[in-house]
Amino acid sequence: MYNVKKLLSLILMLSITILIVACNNTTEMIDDQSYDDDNNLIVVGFSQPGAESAWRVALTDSVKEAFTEEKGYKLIYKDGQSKQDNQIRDIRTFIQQGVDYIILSPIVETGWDTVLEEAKEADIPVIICDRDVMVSNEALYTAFVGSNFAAEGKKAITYMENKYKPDAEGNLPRVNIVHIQGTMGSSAQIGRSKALEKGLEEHENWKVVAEGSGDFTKAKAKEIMKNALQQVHSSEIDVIYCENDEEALGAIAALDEAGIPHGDGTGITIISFDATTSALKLCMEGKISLVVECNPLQGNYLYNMISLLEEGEAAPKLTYVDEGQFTKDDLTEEFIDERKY
Ligand code: GZL
Repeated sequence: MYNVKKLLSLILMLSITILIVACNNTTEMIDDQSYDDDNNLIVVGFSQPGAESAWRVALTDSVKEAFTEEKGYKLIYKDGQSKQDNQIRDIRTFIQQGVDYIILSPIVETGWDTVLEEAKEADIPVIICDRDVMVSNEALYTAFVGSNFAAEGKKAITYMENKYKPDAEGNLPRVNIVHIQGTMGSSAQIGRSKALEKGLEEHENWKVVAEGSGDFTKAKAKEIMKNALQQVHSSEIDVIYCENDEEALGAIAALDEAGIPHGDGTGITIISFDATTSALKLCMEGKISLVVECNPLQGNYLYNMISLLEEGEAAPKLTYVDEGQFTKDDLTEEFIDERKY
């Protein structure tokens, strides 16, 4: 009797196992079938590092608006949850699914060679967008579409040089800077930080009095600013150099909580990057002095790039998106309301 019961339980466990395995395969088959249904659509895998900012969401929306089924595309969007490992996993998934193109917005510049080699072996063109990659062989990706972060940083430094000129007697003004960096190792952070580093080398009166990475988020930037105010009295701060708008919002939240005036007519000048609506409104109010644009509307640039490739044309290796800069005098409510992000 005991053996029969044991045999029955063994058969039951075995059948459950077979059922689970079958379900998994079915899941993958459903995925494959869904792509089979799309065999007349061009399938594009889009790997985003995360959704850390309004800017990042604007880039995602821009790409989704460009690659629609009406225009002959199926877009598969993956959010890397701010981890490079997740993005690498997502790219491998795209390769397994046999997408036609991969668009990658890399969270950091390095660590992509292996997975880009896998995409190349699978004969899947990869287009880098937004931030850049640092690879051993630039043939590992087809093209880059994104920002010139060095130029963005230069705009901010030029603004500071014009604002903090020597006086009539040649005396140099004090320029004490709180530097809130973006995601360390991202090309946005590297470009914007390098510009400030160059400014510090060229101006003996410029000094960083506090520094830390806000990881492009409001919450972390607020903590960096609160820590800075522990280290340095606000009367000793002249500039807060925020490497994106979310960080500027975080710094402002910390200043407001501490009751510290900032912006026009005070001793504290805030500089930011991105030019999202919230930052432009603060700039118009004089709270942020300069906003350097970082243009997330890259969907059409990418669409045109892939259209060229679809027609068998060579795509330009490097395309910088158009970007400007704003101070209070450039802004009106109508102008801000008309912007797409
Ligand atoms: C820059 C982009 C940056 C933005 C931030 O191209 O990668 O990442 O400046 C975003 O807002 O988080």
